[in-house]
Amino acid sequence: MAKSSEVQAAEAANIPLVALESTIITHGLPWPRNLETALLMEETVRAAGAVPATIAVLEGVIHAGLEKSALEKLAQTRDAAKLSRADLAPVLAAGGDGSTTVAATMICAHLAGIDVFATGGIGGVHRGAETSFDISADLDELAKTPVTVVCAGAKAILDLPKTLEALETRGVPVIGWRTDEFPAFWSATSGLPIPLRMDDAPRIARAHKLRAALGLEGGQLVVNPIPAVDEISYHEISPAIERAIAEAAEQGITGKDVTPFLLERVLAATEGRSLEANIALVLNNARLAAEIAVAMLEI
Ligand code: PSU
Ligand code: MN
Repeated sequence: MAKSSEVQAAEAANIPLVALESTIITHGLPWPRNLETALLMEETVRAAGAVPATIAVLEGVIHAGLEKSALEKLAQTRDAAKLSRADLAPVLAAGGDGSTTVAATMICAHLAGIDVFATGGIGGVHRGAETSFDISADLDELAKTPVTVVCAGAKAILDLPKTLEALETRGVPVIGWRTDEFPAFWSATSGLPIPLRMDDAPRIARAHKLRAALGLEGGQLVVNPIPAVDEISYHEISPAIERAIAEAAEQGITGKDVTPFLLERVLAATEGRSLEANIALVLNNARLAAEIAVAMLEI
């Protein structure tokens, strides 16, 4: 594994680290806003007293922390490989490049000794999963790898009630940050209650440590609602989602391509607004993740 000079300096000075994923850069947001957002996320982590470690695989090496030139190059790669748990070892063996999903970022963060990770939305159970069996590897990873993941819930391109059920089955704590409801990415609420709520970062940090002390595998999912001023209602975004799902079915999109396809279609249909909401929520998550990472070092 290669660590950036900034990450190495943080380790030496005992400054907390926050991992950031890179599939959001290559497959989640369009150029050039993807690069701008990745840099803003890093800045937000720094401003909150932690150091960012953006994770990606470059020339067969896992990187924790990307130099700006590497980030710029990745953000402009059109055909970057999207790496999940299954792909990590094969791409390393081939000496290849790729961006890491939530699942792969959790694995690399843990290898790098990083406990906290900020993203936008996690993968989950797709609508129609009862026939397609399409359930993101992110959910199993949360059950296996001890990293606290901060997200804004999951996008309504997924089946949110089934996603919550699958997390419960796997024993993943879903912790509402100052909310009792599961947030739905662009919307702060979904109408779906979640059983756990925490209102302060030290408690989330203590729960992370206690999970390990109890010998329980896996991480925690902290769900942080998009700020009210930036949200888009489900009602407003819903027609674009329905169309995107119908198009994916018509075009026979399967496997890894499903999530990027749906994200791209919804983004195109809603134009600027969903992009601005997306950027606002990832920055909001970066801020909270840094706060939790700082709290982890203090307990
Ligand atoms: N959800 C989003 N934006 C994203 C992703 C999910 O709102 O960019 C990306 C994340 O990297 C996530 C991955 O881990 O998609 C899930 O892909 P799949 O559904 O194929 O597991
Ligand atoms: Mn899938």
